[in-house]
Amino acid sequence: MFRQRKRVKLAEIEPDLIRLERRLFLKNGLSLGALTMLTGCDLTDGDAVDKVLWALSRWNDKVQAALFDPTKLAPVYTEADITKPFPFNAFYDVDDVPEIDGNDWKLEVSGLVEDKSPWPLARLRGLPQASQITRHICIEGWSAIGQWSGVPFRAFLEQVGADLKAKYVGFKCADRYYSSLDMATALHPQTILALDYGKDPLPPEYGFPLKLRVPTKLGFKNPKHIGALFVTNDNPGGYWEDQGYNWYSGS
Ligand SMILES: Nc1nc2c(c(=O)[nH]1)N[C@H]1C(S)=C(S)[C@@H](COP(=O)(O)O)O[C@H]1N2
Ligand SMILES: [Mo]
Repeated sequence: MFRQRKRVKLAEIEPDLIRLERRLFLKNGLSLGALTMLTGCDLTDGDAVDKVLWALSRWNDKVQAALFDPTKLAPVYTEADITKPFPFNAFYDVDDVPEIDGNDWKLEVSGLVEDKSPWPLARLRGLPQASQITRHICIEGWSAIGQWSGVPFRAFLEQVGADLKAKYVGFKCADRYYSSLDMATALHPQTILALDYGKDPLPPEYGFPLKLRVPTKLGFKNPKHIGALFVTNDNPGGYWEDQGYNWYSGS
């Protein structure tokens, strides 16, 4: 629903609105009138539907963030549950996966942090590591269980002296993908800067040399091939988020 950004006339989407209102009412006890109040947009006043949907999505971010329990863990699985082969997904074909030389790669850190020095792979491997077997859920309708290991993200943020009261962490990737997380999720115990898939370094298709593994979020909020991260109070958005996928997207 949130992917459609074309401007449409109210009459064309009236049946959708009726369905939306029915769903809102059944699931949340909300009417379109209440929706108007919540989003500050008035559908009957000719406000573009996309504007209302974006406002609703932002409101939804706030509700989801308020409901997020920073101590609740995503389910964990055993080695026998691991999906083989683990699926590849990106906004391009597997043949176009970026080729990165791990020897001259460095993670850049900027924004609201005390220490902005870069992180070569060996330095990241020098920090304590954690491992998890969790389920990756893609919004496109598939899920798979995999094993990732790396640096717990909270420990990394503490190490660089990040402002843990800041609102967001943003990520920039080698393939021009980008994404961002709310700070509560960044600090969640299962959010890790993954260096390994299974027993080996991440293969190119799963995000070499560094991927953020966040089992409490949908797959598109798990950026691969990370080159830079930054701490900020301005929402950095993301590749899919800016095309209409709900920004919060907890799973
Ligand atoms: N850099 C980068 N990260 C990305 C993507 C991408 O296209 N580029 N796609 C996202 C999406 S939609 C999914 S489902 C997962 C897929 O990760 P996988 O290839 O390890 O299954 O990566 C996410 N992270
Ligand atoms: Mo995805």
